[in-house]
Amino acid sequence: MLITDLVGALGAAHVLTDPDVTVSYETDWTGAFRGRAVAVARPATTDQVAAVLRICARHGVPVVPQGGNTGLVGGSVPAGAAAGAVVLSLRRLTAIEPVDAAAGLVTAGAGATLADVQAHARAAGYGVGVDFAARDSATVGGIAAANAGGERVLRHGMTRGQVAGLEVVLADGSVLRRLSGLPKDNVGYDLPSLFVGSEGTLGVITKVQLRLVGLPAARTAALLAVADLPAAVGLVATLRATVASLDAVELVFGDGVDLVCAHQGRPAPFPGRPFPADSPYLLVECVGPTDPTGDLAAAVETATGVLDAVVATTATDRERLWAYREGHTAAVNALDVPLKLDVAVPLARMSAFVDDLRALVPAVAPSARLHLWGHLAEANLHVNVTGLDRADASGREELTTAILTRAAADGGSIGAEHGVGRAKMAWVGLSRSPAELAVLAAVKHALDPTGLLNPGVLVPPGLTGSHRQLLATSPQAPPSAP
Ligand code: 2HG
Ligand code: ZN
Repeated sequence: MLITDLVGALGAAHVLTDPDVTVSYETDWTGAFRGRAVAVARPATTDQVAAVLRICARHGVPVVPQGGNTGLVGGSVPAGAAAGAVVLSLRRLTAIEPVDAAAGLVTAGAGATLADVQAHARAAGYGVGVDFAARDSATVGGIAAANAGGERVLRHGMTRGQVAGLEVVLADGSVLRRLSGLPKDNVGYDLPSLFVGSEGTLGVITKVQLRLVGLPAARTAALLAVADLPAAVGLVATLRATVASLDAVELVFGDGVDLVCAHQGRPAPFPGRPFPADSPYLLVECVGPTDPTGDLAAAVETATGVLDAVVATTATDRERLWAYREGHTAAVNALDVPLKLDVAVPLARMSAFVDDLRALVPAVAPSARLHLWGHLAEANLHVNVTGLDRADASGREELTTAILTRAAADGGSIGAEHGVGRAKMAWVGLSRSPAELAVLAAVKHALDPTGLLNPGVLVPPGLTGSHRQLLATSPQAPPSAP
């Protein structure tokens, strides 16, 4: 029996079947995605992960890998096509190896949280080039599997750019290890890169080797109230061109900041100066070996459209400014379970896109409340909608289709930094061509021929077989949205 075999491999304490205990593994952070697992397996070593995968393969039971369960697209819970799967929690793989100071690398177990790896690196004089609000719960395995973005992409790129190597267990239980740590190791396909962003569909990441970044001596943040979105985009261009120490340019709006203030009981950032609900605010951070405040102030003073500014140089003041930005997800989730979309639209079209969204959302869903924020330097906008009827799945799909189709029409991406998961799978054809999807599905088929790894995530159903067969059978039309 499956459960008996899992207990034999992991011990009874690490195979969970009690619904009161498994429920937190079966429900995603937002509460939007939930399903039932046949069991939750909690291995502590790579060998145990391999054993779980071999057992599941033998029993023909799907596997949903899970890290911190903070992914926001439903990719780490056994919902939909993965109902009845084994949830494979990586959270016990927490070992972090000593920092290789000469190479600037660290290797961590998939279940180590980002915050723990950041603290470990900091103690050795290094930083991690990936950072975002869920750092205390998100695990490095999940971050690599999702190719997470975050707040430091401007300087360091997405997670893919930080991953130097991986250890991955494949669907048949075999282990693929590329942890040489050599920046020049150019022998064939870059296999670790293949698994970064694969969302648990090609293998289970058990170790992540990260490239570390320098720790800047000085840091300055500023929250800027800006006249309108075109001015905010213009400011991004000015900052990029003139402030070499630029590290982050984040976008929030007046109504979002008000919501965060109400949720956290914070005072408004510009007391006595209320700006309209749709006023953009930019949170800009600069880092450098010497105090970057002067550079930032000089650029802001000459820029047009900056209405007010709060500058923070101490850690406490910077954290206070970042709270206005990082508090958005929790504040929105406190209203109700939101519809969450995460798009990128070329910066030149961002302003018109936002104008259109503000008209389109109430037209499609009159009860809806729209919440926008994002990473402006990377043209990445988080589109959250509350006030929708939870029981009305087709209404949510209609709204999703309208928003994602609009983003795609501008040459945008339907999955900017959160990936596809279950949430966006029906719409991948808006951002990827039939030729790309055929290659994606052929890779999936080659590594997971029986389709047991995270079914219903990323790879549209029905796309199986070789690349040639796929292209022959699904000529030009991308899979359609529901
Ligand atoms: C952020 O940047 C995160 O705040 C979460 O990517 C976005 O909750 C969201 O939609
Ligand atoms: Zn984000």
